[in-house]
Amino acid sequence: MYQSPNDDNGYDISDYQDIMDEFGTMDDWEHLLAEVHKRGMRLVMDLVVNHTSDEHAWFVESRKSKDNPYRDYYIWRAPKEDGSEPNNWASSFSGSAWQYDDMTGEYYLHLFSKKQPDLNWENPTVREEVYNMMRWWLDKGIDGFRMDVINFISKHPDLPDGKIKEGKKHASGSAYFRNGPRIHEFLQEMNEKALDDYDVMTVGEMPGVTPDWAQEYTDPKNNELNMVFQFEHVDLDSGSGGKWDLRQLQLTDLKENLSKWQYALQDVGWNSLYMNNHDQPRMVSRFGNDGQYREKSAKMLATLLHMMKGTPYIYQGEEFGMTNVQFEDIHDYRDIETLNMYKEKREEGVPHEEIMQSIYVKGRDNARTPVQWNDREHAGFTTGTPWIRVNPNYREINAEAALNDPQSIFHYYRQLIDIRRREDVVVYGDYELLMADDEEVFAYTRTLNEATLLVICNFYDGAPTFKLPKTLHDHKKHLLITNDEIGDELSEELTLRPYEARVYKLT
Ligand code: TEU
Repeated sequence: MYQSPNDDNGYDISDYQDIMDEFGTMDDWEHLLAEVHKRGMRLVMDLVVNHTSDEHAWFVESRKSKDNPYRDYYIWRAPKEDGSEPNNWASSFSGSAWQYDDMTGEYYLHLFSKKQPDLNWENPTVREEVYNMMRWWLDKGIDGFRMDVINFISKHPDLPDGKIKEGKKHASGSAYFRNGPRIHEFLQEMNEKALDDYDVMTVGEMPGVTPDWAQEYTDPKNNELNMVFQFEHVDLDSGSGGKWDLRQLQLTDLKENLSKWQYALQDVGWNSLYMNNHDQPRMVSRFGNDGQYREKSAKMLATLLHMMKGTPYIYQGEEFGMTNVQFEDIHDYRDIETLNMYKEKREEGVPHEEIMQSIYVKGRDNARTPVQWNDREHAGFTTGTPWIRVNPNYREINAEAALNDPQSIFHYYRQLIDIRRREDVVVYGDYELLMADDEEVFAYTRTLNEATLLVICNFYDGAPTFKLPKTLHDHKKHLLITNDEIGDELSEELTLRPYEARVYKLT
């Protein structure tokens, strides 16, 4: 939403205190905030301070000379003896994480695109600039921040080489830029100097964060973050070669991982619950079935997430089952991560079709095609030309149709949210995974005092059996929600239907 050349979909910010031209003016933003608050809603802003755009005034100055007052706002290093990059780190968007700048004959670090130079958080002036900018937005009345790769801001001071894997030209430097030596100090300082004076929420987007780290980041006594976005569950279908190296998801891996996070943050800290965002493919295509069982599997996945402990996040279009997209022509794609990868792999001789398969499954543009509002031109998204093509299935899959269908995914989400609002066991209940080794059924309980929530999800189109634990046999059972038209009997051995989900309250 901030002023940006849009090299990385706006995550290359050239002015933190102005709105991107394509989205309108600051007056438009003020109007948005007022309308959001009028509806009793809250507005949380993105905080992208691991890096700026290379068109930010700070970087324009920084690159002018080695003694420029802004030089140390960024991470500059001299070339090695042989003129090569200061270390062997890869950028997340292909190639080296260093860009040579001939104006001063040095390299600058960019963990993402070369138009996203990393800020130097070791520089206290940079930190003060960030805190002042945060207060400027907080004083306008925003309600919190989603903090972009915030666990990357503290790097190992020596920026040492990583280990280069077989067949790769660069190493992952993540061991040296994730959860670095001063991360807790910086987050606590950010609270003291900016956040503590306001009643706001914070969520840190943290690639590579583990449950142990998340406990430290979200433990209220550390005064750092309210919650984090972790990535382990959205890496389970990646092979050793990374996200584009497709791997069949094992349901037991997903059960083990989501349960690990439920147990780890059960009593200390707080979970974020998501399967969708602007960086991930559409959840109904990835974890469900976007063909014959699109609506049913979307409701099943929503049931799974929304009955867990933590804060559920709904990403635009998820609530009416938008799906992945397949553009045959690479020129229809917009995401720099995808386009850089395509170019790199084509140069390595990988066939177009093979690369496109990875893009169809994992590309970020799957989640970035225009929101499908209705079945009219461009799905009602614009009267102009959309910046990226609309998913051709917009005539059947759109918000207007969903609102008008009482059985839609949208109305099912509303029921789930209502259950969370009225049943304390959903918010506070202890989690326990059932049938851990079963490869088709994901079932768990939540328990708070006398109330037990029983959540049963059939992840596939088979007819597996759910076995009710003996300890739950003699409870009174009340069906709270289901995505299937069934009776509400809960027998001790229940044969499930394809992608069936049921939630019972047992007392
Ligand atoms: O994403 C952080 C990040 O690591 C992503 O690159 C993610 O791991 C990857 O896209 C998975 O394919 C944040 C923003 O959410 C992302 O949109 C930005 O591109 C990135 O940071 C740089 O700001």
